[in-house]
Amino acid sequence: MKYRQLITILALTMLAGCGRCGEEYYEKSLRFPEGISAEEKVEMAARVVPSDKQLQWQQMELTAFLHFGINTFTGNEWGNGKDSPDLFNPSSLDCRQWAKSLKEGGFRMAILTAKHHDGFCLWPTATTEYSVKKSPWKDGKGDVVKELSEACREYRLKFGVYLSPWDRNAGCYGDSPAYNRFFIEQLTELLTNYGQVHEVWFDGACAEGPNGRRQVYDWTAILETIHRLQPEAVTAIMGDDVRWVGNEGGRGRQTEWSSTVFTPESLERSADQNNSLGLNAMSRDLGGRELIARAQEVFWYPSEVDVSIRPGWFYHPYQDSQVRSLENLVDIYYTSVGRNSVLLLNIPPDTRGLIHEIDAQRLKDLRSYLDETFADNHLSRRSRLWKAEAGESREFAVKDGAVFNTLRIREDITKGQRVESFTLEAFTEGQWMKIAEGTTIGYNRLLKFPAMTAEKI
Ligand code: FUL
Repeated sequence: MKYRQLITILALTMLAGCGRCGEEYYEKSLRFPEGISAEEKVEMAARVVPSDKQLQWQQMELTAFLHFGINTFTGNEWGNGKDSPDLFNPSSLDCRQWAKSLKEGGFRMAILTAKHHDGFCLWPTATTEYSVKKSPWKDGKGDVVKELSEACREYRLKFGVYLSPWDRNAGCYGDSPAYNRFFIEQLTELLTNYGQVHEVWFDGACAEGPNGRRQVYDWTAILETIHRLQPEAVTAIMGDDVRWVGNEGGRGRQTEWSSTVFTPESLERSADQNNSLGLNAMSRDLGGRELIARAQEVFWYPSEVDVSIRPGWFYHPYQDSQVRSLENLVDIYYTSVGRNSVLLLNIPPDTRGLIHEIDAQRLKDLRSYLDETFADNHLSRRSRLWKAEAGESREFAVKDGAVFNTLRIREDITKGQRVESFTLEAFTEGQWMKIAEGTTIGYNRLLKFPAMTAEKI
């Protein structure tokens, strides 16, 4: 582990009060009643809370993406759906090795590209011939989804699937009702035959099919299928439990609201509502007061940061020298998990069907680094819970001689997300000085500053 920088933390949890708030909470979403004031809307928005499965999802912090499929063998990032299944032939595929590496890295869930845009299915589906069934791997008798779901159970990891809505192989793509039926059948297989699934991931890609018509997805029926077959699974990106952060570079916003006025795009009213607020998934502010004043609805729709450990989403041998450094991964941890998001880090298995040694080692190094960083809380108070009211400040004693350069601060999100800004000051050599400030906190906020000592903060 080459990258070394002394980092220790002060960790604090706060429960932000909201003046005249009642006891009423709104799970997952809230539609404002007609005719209420902007101030009343803000107070209601402060009481939108996550569903149980959203809360459990947030607590995972580190989750992994596994991009693996026909592209692994062609060198492409997006296959055109015409590559021969003969190409899919990992020499020593071992999903237990994937699960073990992820576990050692401290990851809590693995999401597999069961099908990417090329349409090649990693399980022997009855819906198409374009799958592992037609490949030489295990004489067409293999099933990557099965192997990975079993390995995840063995290593106590949660398991998720990415089923690409865009399918460049399916003949019915573009014939909207037919493709929706086909897609739901694929989803049904994945959600019925492989035990518990904890996250279902859909990107928003949409195109024309061979008939020259643009596919119109039936999100209502698709999400209904998931709720029926896997009620514990969160639905991401084109789902309504987990929001795409808006970039693929590993960066959450400085101001990241889980309680947001951005309407999930799977809901029919999303285009109207988001357009009227001038919002898209990449907008800078998704939950500030001015927006709330103009909005009709608020959602608990927390951010997920998806980024790859390599330049590509799929494995390419020439990128073995471009695996992100430990330092870079630590930065990403701070700008994702440290900015009220869950990190979804992609680690693509190679042509052998293994997580490459370099990547596996990087994950271990990340784990050791984070373990060391967060091992000791240098705040000396036994209770580190602060029930704060707006404008209030509070002093916390720091352990004698402790050197620290990070503040970890959390809100109790079971009561919603409320904090809009905060300041950290340190008392050293007889005076107070400001050392950091932030806007939103949410589930988890990390602020880094030059290493220092202080009597109290
Ligand atoms: C995008 C896809 O187009 C990329 O290939 C990758 O799978 C990424 C995670 O999602 O929408």
